[in-house]
Amino acid sequence: MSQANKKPKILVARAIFPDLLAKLEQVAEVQSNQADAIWSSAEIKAAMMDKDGAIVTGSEKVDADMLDASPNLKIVSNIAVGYNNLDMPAFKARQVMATNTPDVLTETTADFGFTLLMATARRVTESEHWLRAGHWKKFSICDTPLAMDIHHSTLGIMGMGRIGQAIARRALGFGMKVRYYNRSRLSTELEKECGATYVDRETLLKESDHIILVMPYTPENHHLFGEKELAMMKPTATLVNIARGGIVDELALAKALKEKRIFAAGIDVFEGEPAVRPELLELKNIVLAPHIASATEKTRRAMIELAIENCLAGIAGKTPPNLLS
Ligand code: 8YV
Repeated sequence: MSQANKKPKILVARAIFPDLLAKLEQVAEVQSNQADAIWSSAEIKAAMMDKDGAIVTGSEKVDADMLDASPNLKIVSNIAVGYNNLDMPAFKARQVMATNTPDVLTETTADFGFTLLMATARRVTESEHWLRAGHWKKFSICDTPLAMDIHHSTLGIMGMGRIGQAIARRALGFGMKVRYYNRSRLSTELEKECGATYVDRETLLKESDHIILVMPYTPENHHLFGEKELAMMKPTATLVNIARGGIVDELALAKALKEKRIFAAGIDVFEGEPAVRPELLELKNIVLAPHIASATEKTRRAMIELAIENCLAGIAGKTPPNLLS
């Protein structure tokens, strides 16, 4: 804070629910972006430079240049669990705190992961388009969009953090065999609770009927899922991505889907979002969603509330509940 007994200056870089903004305004001097405009890096930098704290979403990249230009900045609080938009080494070097919003979105995001998995395997959106296009002339046993089963199939979860585990628990209800791959193995108790078996990446790719990506996006896993990985999948398998678009090589995915080398995909996150590659848009065997895995009102409110709590704690010199190391 620039001066004692003065309200801290906080930037809220994107629109938030007005009542939550009003609550924050009672304790802070807030510059907000209720028009929800997409600011350039220069605009974010200019808005951040006199602030004590900033609240951003996963869409705002915060880099070393912005931190250098903001001498009072103590904390950047992300309204997201993923924080690949924050240049963490730059934060560490400058001792600016960074926080995220885990836990409050776990169950909602896992629900959506399962929704997308079901919609993809059961061809829900494709069938609806087929119906709307007037193809449903008669009931037919065979001449109808035939799908892949979920129940008792093998689910491969890549990234077994909180959301991956919540998906595994849901899969048990469908009698699925759950396999997972993660940087580190879960404890025996957690594996038991999730009914999940640890396998290597190759086994997961080759043996899964459905694969879901839930791992964090890091420079190491950029385009981790490319032609080679897609080629290892069963031609009857589906791929769901609710992690980050950059993990999948989208052109390789589009090609595999077009050539029916895998059955279908469900994609909630895109490398250049909100832009979606035309190669994906023109395919039928893909379910596309506009990054909505955490998008229920209750959860989005909880994420904002937690981001505000983190931000105020950091400015007050306390350890924020979700401090990233
Ligand atoms: C966010 C997400 O809504 O939490 C995350 O990492 O991807 C979503 O829940 C999105 O990133 C906006 O910040």
